[in-house]
Formats: sequence, C-alpha cells, structure tokens
Amino acid sequence: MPLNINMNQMLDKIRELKEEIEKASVSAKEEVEELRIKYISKKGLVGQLFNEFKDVPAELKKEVGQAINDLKEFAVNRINELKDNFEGADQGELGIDLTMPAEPIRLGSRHPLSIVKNEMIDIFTRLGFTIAEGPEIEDDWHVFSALNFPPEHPARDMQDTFFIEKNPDVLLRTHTSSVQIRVMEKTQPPIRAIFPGRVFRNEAISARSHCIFHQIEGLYVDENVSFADLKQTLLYFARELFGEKSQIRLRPSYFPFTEPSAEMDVSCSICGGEGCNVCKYTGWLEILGCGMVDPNVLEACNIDSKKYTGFAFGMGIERITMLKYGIKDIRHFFENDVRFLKQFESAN
Ligand code: 2U9
Repeated sequence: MPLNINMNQMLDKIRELKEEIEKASVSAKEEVEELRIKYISKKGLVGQLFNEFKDVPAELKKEVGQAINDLKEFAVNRINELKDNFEGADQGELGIDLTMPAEPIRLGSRHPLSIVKNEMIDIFTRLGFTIAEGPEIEDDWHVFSALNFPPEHPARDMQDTFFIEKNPDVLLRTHTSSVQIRVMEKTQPPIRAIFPGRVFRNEAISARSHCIFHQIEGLYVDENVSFADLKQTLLYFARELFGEKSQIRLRPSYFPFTEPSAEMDVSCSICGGEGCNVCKYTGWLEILGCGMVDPNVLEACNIDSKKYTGFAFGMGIERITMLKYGIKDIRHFFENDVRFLKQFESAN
C-alpha cells in the first residue's frame, strides 16, 4: 500500500471484507479454521489493515481506527458463531455430551390412600393377620346372601348397588366382606386375615361420599375368640395409627353379618379429645364398624358355629385418611391434582 494511501479506498476495503465475512458459508469445522486464518490471524486480511493503519494521516486515524476495530469485532463474532454450529459434532451423532451429569428424574410420590392403607396393613401384619384379595365383580351369594342379608334388604336394591347389565347375579362388590366369604369357604379355622380393596356403591358423589372407595376389613375365626379379643385388637390398632394416647369407645349398632355389632370411635387425634371442628366438638371420631361374626354366616361357609367363633371389622380408608390429615373433601383423592398429591411427598 503506497504511503499516500487513499482513505476512501481503505474504507471501501473494510466494507468489502465485512460483506465477504458476512456471506462466508462453511460445511465443515476445518473450513471455519481456514476462515479464521484468512481473516483474523496475525497475518490475516484484518491483521493487514492494522499494519496499513500506521500510514493513515493523524486527522483520519480516529475514523479509520474505529472502522477497523468494528470489522475485527464483527469477524471474531461471526467466526465464533460458525464454530459453535459444529461444537455438537464432537459429541457423537446426537449432539449430546454423554459425559454431562444426567437430568435429575423427578420421582412421583405415593398416593395418600396408599400411604394410610400400607400403614394399616403393617399394623395388622404385626398382629399376625395375613392379607387376602378377591374379585371386584361378584355374585349375589358372596356379597349378600352368605352374609345374612335378608332378601328384601335395601342394599340389594339398584339404588344402592351397581348391577352389571340386567343379570341380578353379576354386580360390583359393595364391601370386601365377599372376600371374607371366599376365604372361609376354602379354609377351616384358625383364620386371621385382612381384606383391603376397592368397593362400589350407587351413591351421589359429594364432599363426604363417593361411589368408589376403599375398605379394609378384618376377620379372626378360631375356638374361643371373644368380644374382648376384638376390643383389644382394635385398641392396639387405634393406638398404632392415631397415637399411643388414643382412647376408644364402642357403641351398639346393627349389621346383618355380625351379632352383637358395634361402631367404634377413637378420641380425636387433632384436639386430643378437647373438641375441635374435625370431631365436631364431640372429642370423638367414628372410624369403623365391628362385631362377632353371626353364626349364620359361619354356617353358610361350612364352619361349625358351635365349635368356632369369630370377630370381624370393616372401615373405609378414605374416611380414616381424611381424619388423619384433616382433608375436607373426599373428591380430592380421585382428582389427582399434583398440588394435592405433592403434600404427601414426605409422608412416605
Ligand atoms: C364376614 C363377617 C363379618 C365386617 C364388618 C362393618 C362392621 C362395617 C363399614 C365401615 C365403613 C363399611 O366402609 S364402610 O362403609 N363396615 O361397619 N364391617 S363388621 O363384618 C364381616 C364381614 C365379613 C364374613
């Protein structure tokens, strides 16, 4: 470049170089390196402009210097950008860096009904109860007749029970007592088992009741099983589930399948029996029904009611879970809203 350098020529050259770099396209990483050498290495075309800058008259140095610096910055950025496009190529076909730590997998949490069900199962297994399961679609015998339900009992009505199609002998079980019948039909005493499972009742859905819910029932049949055994078993259960200070009380009741029958309350674990809105200021929570197995039921299963006696109990898992956690609406259990479910992450 001659000493009397034409400034316009130099600015044109800067503009041309900028356009060239802007339009440059590459198809391999090596070609990016070639561009780097051509333009921004020490001996590259931009570098040469800096050499020529020495000869620029003082009064123009500011303008030309600025233009060269802008060009250098533009070239560096553009070449880095092209290089970035090929960075993935070093990381295998998928462009994934397999040496990076994995994205953490978010674990789901157990459903509150499963948490409480498992807790209840643990308590009864510690007492020597085994677990039995059976079909959800049942027949009249296992749900009603063997359980001493009279022929005209309202539970047999379509209002209360879901029948499948028109056949009155195919229905959804309304309690897991049907599994108890199946076990007694197959096994002679001693029998000591619990029966967790899903049950169905033709009821309107509201905050307090649902047409699908879960039960745990229990049965102990042997020689000399007494009401005192029932009471002590249920006291142990209540203290394990609701705390060692829990008290229980039994109120007389009626079920077709037990005689005598009772309903059991546990002292309110929220207020310790003082009275609060969960126990409706009574200090007590009703948690289950129970009784001595009616001799008719034992006989229906070919168990000698003169030799054997038994106790049975039944409770709704939703109800117990609602009482334990202060849940006000049963529908929460079936909506699977993560904001509800997440609250039980630490419970198990
Ligand atoms: C056999 C003999 C006896 C099971 C029992 C109850 C009392 C009871 C309800 C509690 C709330 C059902 O989920 S709930 O609506 N259950 O009150 N259940 S005694 O008695 C049996 C079962 C089977 C062969």
